[in-house]
Amino acid sequence: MLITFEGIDGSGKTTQLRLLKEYLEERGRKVIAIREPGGTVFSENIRELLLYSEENISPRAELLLFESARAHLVETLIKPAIEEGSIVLCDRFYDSTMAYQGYGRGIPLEEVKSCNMTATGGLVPTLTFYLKLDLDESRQRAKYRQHDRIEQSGNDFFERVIEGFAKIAEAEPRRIIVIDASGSIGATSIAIRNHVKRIL
Ligand code: Z5A
Repeated sequence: MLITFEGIDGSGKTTQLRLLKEYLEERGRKVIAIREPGGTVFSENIRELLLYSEENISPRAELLLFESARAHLVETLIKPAIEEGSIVLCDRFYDSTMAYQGYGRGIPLEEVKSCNMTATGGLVPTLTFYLKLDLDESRQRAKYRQHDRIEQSGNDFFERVIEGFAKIAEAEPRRIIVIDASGSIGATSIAIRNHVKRIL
């Protein structure tokens, strides 16, 4: 089973993923927690390029790097873990590519969809939590942090990403659960658990 977490930076994905992992492990489930881009040495190396390269990276080069990191992660880690019965929790997956490279950077959505399909071999998450947060609150939570290359993309870019996530979630209401991420960490965690309980 694959459960993914989506949302803009600061929406609480990492925090909620950790809490869900603890909850599932306490109930005896084997859980693998990973992040995108990353999760393997190869994909973490690509992450460095994507987030910290000082050279200007074109939108299509950026798209293909995300997909390359994902293709490796899916083949070497996610698919084998699912086959052996683990629950895989992934901090971001292909919905992020649609939101950031598609809606954000403006690459035609059909092109992004096709690249997503190539990278995942058609693997679709069982459940996706979209942690919905507005830009002001996101900025507030991240204000003391140093911003990486993508975080420096400007408010218009992030407004398009937020709009993109809303459309992506609207198109797949059975898979994508929209969670109000503006509440407390505890309240958000309970909302997530209540959905997960139904599919265990
Ligand atoms: N990207 C892309 O463009 N295309 C793709 O295909 C993929 C990714 C896969 C990866 O960044 C970047 O790559 C990302 C999208 C792009 N760039 N942006 N922007 P990352 O992995 O380094 O980081 P992130 O995914 O953007 O998330 P983050 O900054 O780590 O935030 P988060 O995981 O959503 O939140 P958090 O770390 O759990 O919480 C952030 C802070 O808020 C922390 O201090 C918490 O204690 C606090 N927090 C969390 N929840 C709450 C609540 N409920 N109330 C108050 N405070 C809270």
